[in-house]
Amino acid sequence: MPRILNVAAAQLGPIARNETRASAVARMIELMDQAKSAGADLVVFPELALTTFFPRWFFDNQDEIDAFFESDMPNAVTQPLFDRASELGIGFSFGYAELAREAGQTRHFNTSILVDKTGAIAGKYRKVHLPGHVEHEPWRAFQHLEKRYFEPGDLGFPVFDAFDGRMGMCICNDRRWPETFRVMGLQGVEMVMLGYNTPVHYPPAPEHDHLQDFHNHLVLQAGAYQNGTWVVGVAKAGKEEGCDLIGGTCIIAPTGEIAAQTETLDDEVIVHACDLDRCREIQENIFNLALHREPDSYRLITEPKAATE
Ligand code: ING
Repeated sequence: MPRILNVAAAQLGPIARNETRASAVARMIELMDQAKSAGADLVVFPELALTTFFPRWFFDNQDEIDAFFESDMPNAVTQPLFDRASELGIGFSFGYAELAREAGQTRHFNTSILVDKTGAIAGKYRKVHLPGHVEHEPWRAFQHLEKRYFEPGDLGFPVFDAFDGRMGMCICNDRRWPETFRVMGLQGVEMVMLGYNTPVHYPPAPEHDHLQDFHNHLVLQAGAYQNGTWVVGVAKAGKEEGCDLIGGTCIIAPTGEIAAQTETLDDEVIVHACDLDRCREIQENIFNLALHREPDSYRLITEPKAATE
């Protein structure tokens, strides 16, 4: 009996700075309803799905920054999403800004969670690769201050047993780093879910602006193929507070093929029947890690942070 997981990717259009979390949650519930009607067992939402992408602005007042964070999950504003999911019997994943109080310290993470059909949080991930910069850089058309507002994730790249498969998560910039997918590949991942907020304009290298959509699919397809896993990449898309964000939400097969993709820059759901057993075609052959990998030749990958002289 093939393990078919019907997955929906629920792209969100722009979320305005003054849009309430309740409004964003209502949009997510509408997309969840559409996903369920289309037969989905699981729906994946974007990174930081509850608010506008606030790292595009410089804040030096911590209270202003913390206003974009969630101290509890679920909480009063997200409970309706959890309730609807339980009612429909559908799992979901979404990203949010996590304010955690651990060992007497306040921590700030760019986080995503996986919630199973019973409404239980089956997995949690904290973004490891934080792009952008720490200080205000007024030369930029817009800021990218994730390194200022978040700490690098401290949970590694865990893979969870859920939905009758091996499920992993990453977030946005993580997808550009092959290490992200390989660490999960070494745990037998069968589906990697991720959300992203990716501006068309990349201030340090505007000559690459026209390549953003290509680079998005390039890294998702490579990650899928090189680890024999399904990959679900979900955009927050469109012109959000004057900043053009790419769409390109897609579901990638373990072969690297694009199985489904969105056509708009708005709220849009795509669904695909993902046969988790198809991962074996790759994981037992071309990328049979046990048979073909030669870690003794790769030691350099983990030791230095960057290229050495
Ligand atoms: N956003 C972007 C991303 O990695 C970026 C940052 C944009 C990097 C364009 C390179 C080029 O998709 C987030 N949130 O990581």
